[in-house]
Amino acid sequence: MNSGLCLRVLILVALTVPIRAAQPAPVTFTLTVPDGPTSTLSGSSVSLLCEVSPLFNAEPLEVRWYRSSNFHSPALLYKDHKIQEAPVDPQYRGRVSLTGGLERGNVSLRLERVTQEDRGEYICQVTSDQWYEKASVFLTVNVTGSEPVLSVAEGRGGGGQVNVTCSSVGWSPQPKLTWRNKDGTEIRNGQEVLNTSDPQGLVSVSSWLLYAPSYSNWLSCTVSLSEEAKREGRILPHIYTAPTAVPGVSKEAFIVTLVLLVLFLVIGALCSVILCKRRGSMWSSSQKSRNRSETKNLIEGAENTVPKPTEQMVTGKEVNLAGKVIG
Ligand SMILES: *[C@@H]1O[C@H](CO)[C@@H](O)[C@H](O)[C@H]1NC(C)=O
Ligand SMILES: *[C@@H]1O[C@H](CO)[C@@H](O)[C@H](O)[C@H]1NC(C)=O
Ligand SMILES: *[C@@H]1O[C@H](CO)[C@@H](O)[C@H](O)[C@H]1NC(C)=O
Ligand SMILES: CC(=O)N[C@H]1CO[C@H](CO)[C@@H](O)[C@@H]1O
Repeated sequence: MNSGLCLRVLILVALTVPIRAAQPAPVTFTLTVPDGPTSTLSGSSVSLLCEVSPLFNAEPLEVRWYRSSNFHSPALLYKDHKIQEAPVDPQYRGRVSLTGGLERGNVSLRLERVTQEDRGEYICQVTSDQWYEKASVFLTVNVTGSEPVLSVAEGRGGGGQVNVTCSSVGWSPQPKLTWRNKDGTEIRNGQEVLNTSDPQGLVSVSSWLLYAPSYSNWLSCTVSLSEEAKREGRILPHIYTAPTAVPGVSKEAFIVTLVLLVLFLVIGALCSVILCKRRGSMWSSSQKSRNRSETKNLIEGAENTVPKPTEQMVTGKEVNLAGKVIG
């Protein structure tokens, strides 16, 4: 019985202490907000922290959360002990709440289903009958980009090294790109990062690396903003060459050439067989004709060696020459 009573007293004390701490609003107060920007991942929820100082019960006060230029249509307006339906920015309807506990002086804004458009400055303004205070909180929205795409090309400048490229698009803010070998060791040399911003403010990142070709030791490329926002790609750093491919010639062209080549070979073989048969018969006939012409030459030669008496008188030298040629 005694221990039960003790527990009840303890619970009562635990309940009364925070209530006692929640003092009525002092005449003046300040607001406590984070020093740096608050970051969150696109699609998730975030709390924009804001507290009254000293801590007191903020329930009777007015709390207004608004974007810098949008005082009259705030993201959230708490007034007369309740969250007001209007006037509020429709962009935030159903996505905002005050979940920190106003009675404890926590006026933080809870924002759900964060989008890139939510990025920017938010002002937390708390107003009492005698006093008001405001402070700003900057929200950055991280966007995780695409899976890295890796490719291998021949490295320019020789040395037998391959040029490995890694690229990824759609990040915010600019991510960190890291190359690692199979053992997980970071590779720093021969690396160059290029980034371009697209109209939506998202960043593309790409890097290339000269590396000794390998068929077994993969290379990894990691693009990341944080542990939760990280993407990795892997590749074996070698150039893929199809066994039948000829550089600069398409597969179709290669097949057509191959078919034509085979066709030529077949036709060639057929032709040579036919020609061989023909040549065989032609050889025997030419032999006969050659024999015939030879006998004719002999007869003609004999005629020439016996010059006519008149020719000998006029051109004796010629006769001699002609005689030499024939001889
Ligand atoms: C957002 O990105 C920054 C790096 O640019 C990182 O420091 C921070 O932790 C990220 N926040 C979240 C919620 O991922
Ligand atoms: C205030 O409330 C937010 C939730 O909206 C919470 O994350 C934060 O820790 C609270 N601050 C304190 C000091 O309790
Ligand atoms: C490697 O490839 C990138 C393009 O992906 C190119 O800009 C770079 O000049 C190449 N480097 C060498 C040495 O081949
Ligand atoms: C090479 C290049 O374009 N670098 C830029 C990458 O993006 C940052 C800001 O996001 C710029 O400061 C760099 O100049």
